[in-house]
Amino acid sequence: MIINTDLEQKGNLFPSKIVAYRKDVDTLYFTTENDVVLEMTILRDSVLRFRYTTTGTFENDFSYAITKHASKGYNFLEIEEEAESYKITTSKLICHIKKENLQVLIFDAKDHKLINEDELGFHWEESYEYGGNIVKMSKSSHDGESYYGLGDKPVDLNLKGKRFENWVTDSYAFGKDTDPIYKAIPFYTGLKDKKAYGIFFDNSFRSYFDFCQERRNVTSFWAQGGEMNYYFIYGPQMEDVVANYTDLTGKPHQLPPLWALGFHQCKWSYYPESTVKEVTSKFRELKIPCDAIYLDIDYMDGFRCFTWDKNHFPDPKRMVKELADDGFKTVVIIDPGIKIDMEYTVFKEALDKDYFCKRADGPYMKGKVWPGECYFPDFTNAKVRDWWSDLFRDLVENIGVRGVWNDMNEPAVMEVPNKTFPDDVRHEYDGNRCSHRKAHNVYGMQMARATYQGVKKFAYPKRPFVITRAAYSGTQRYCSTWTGDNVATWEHLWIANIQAQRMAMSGFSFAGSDIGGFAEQPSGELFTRWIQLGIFHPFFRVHSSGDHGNQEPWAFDEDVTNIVRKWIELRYQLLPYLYTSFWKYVEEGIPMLKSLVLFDQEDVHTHYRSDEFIFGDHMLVCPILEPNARGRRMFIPRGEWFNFWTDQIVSGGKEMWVDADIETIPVFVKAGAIIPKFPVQQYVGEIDIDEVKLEVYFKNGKESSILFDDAHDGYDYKKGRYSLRTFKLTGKSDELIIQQHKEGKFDAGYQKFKIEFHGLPFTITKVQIDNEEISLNDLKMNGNNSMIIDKGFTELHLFGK
Ligand code: NBV
Repeated sequence: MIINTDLEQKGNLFPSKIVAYRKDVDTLYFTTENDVVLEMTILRDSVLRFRYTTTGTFENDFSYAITKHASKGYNFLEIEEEAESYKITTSKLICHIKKENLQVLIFDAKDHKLINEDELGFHWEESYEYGGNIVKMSKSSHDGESYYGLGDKPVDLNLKGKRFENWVTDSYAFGKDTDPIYKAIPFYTGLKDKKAYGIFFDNSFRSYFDFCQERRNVTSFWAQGGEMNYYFIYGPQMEDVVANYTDLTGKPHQLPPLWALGFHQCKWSYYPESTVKEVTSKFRELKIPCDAIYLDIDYMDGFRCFTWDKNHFPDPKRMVKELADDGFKTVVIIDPGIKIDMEYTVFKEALDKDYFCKRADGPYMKGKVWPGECYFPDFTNAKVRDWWSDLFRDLVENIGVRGVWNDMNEPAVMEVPNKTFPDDVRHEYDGNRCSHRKAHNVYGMQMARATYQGVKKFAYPKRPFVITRAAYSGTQRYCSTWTGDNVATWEHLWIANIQAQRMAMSGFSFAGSDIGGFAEQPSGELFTRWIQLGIFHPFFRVHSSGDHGNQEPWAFDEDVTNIVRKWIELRYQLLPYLYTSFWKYVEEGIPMLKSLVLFDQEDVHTHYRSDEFIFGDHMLVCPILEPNARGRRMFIPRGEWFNFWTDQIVSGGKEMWVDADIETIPVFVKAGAIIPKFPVQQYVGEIDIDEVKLEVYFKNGKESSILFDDAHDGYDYKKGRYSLRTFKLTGKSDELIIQQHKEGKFDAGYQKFKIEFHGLPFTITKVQIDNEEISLNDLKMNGNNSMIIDKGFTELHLFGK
């Protein structure tokens, strides 16, 4: 494999001086003497796109990553010619393009400080072998600058000092620092002088990022083909960088059904039907909440997708219905490899329609996967995606399967050295025909898209649920994801924590790991610690390869079962909080997990922290990552925090020891927060919720919290049938006011709030609701700690002494 380093100067070519420039509405074109053109588009005041060609003309402008829904429009744009450069000004940025060599410098329009500057800038190497250019960009890196993002890389959060490759790869039992693995998300956030900017290199070829590994003060990125085509996104808040990137590449098209945020149990494989039923019944018997049960490849007939092994599953429709009656949604696996078998209709159809990928010289792309020799649909062809989506009719509409899980879609091929298709395989790439070198990184994404299209169509009016292993930027629009074949080790628990955070800051919040580890078997302790972390990951699933013993919550000892049950119950209690944070992600692109650096970039102590993160807006979580721990040291970010277990208040901005025996992990709640909780249910929808608990954490000051709710499935919320409550808390030494503002047309069904107070510094003497005094007896008060309000309120006012 050729790794062209940025430094290999021998073949490097550079733009020469600018000889012409032209402006076309929001786009500027700068042409150099040696025919390099820089096309610079101002998408928004803080989002610029840079695109270069070395031949005077550009390729067809096509991207699988960028969504057509991305918001566009700037408030102000001006270009001035100066002695040595062109100066482009928006309301947020000032950008200089040097006349001499096309180098770019970007400044903050307010304080005129440098944010980002080209080092060599755009340069390239002609590749005779590839028949195109290796396109390169290098930028200066400044002391103290740090870097985050890039999807699923299993390394410390801060990427500084390392080099990475983006090439979607099946990586069974990967480890810390394995690179590349399953996803290619060529987007990172840089943090310089506490200001954040993002770079999204939208190029699907094999690409590389170097964060000061090759040269101490230089970061660079390059790709083995295509165009140098990147977006520069300014914050200066890191959260805004991620939100803007997510706006560009797309937010999930709809909320997941609420059950998809419940607990999922999976294994390779549960079969026959009686085994599936044993597992689901055991959940109900032991009263461990669970919403989804998975079928891995063995449910199929000889691993043929869209078929059933009728010996093990004689009547899938009946089984799925019985599971559904017991609150379980069935999720099944679907792989891309289609068995070569003339008797198999899916194969025959795709063959007749000419939908399989072919080698450059004509033969089909033949590869071995679970079913034996297979051909593979070309998911980069819209017709193929349509055909594929129709294949889900029987599974979803007729049999009643509620979710589909796409595996092996890197695409993975067995027994070949490169684990995937050879480079010469041809793809349709939606009218931009190309080789696998360009299509490889998007293949899995397009498969997930086609699957999503099908599940969505046939699940309607319910919402679809799809998960994928492989992904490129933008895949978050269609589905959720898991982090692939991890191992039951403590190090992998650390990796799972990093990966979920990193995915969230890479625009893909709906992610989780195989809890307990896919390969090998965890101890009861490791399993417990993993569940304790997993309840804070948007996708919450236990999965294992199944050949190393069982991994259900009762597979260890009774203590483990009891602790795990409590934690899964907590997940179900926190569903309204989690659902609200999902809604914020879908609406605004705000990551559901916030690494400390993203939460408080002003404090340099956060820049190298990896373990702690904020779940939603207000909960601070830190997993226990070692055996036999009774607690750990952790960093508490600035502000006041309540220990979730003891209500003890701590002031952050420091590292401290926090007790956490096997029953707990460190969890804190931000002072002033109001955390909504549902009652425990065995599955979503088991009970009608008529009372919601609001956990109110006192603050001397102000803080606001939100609670989103709707029908938990379907699309009515898009027509306004949702309820969005904003709670504004104002606390003083002898008073507490909670104002509630409600919008939306949905009647959540619960009028009753049980309000629990934490850290109230006074004894309640009087309560007013909407300016009317209410007797303390009517509020069913439990001392000073809780009260029940059984009608809507806009203002709750507590007086005390
Ligand atoms: O389908 C079997 C497994 C699946 O359980 C796992 O989640 C995937 O990541 N699959 C990989 C193929 C076999 C891997 C050894």
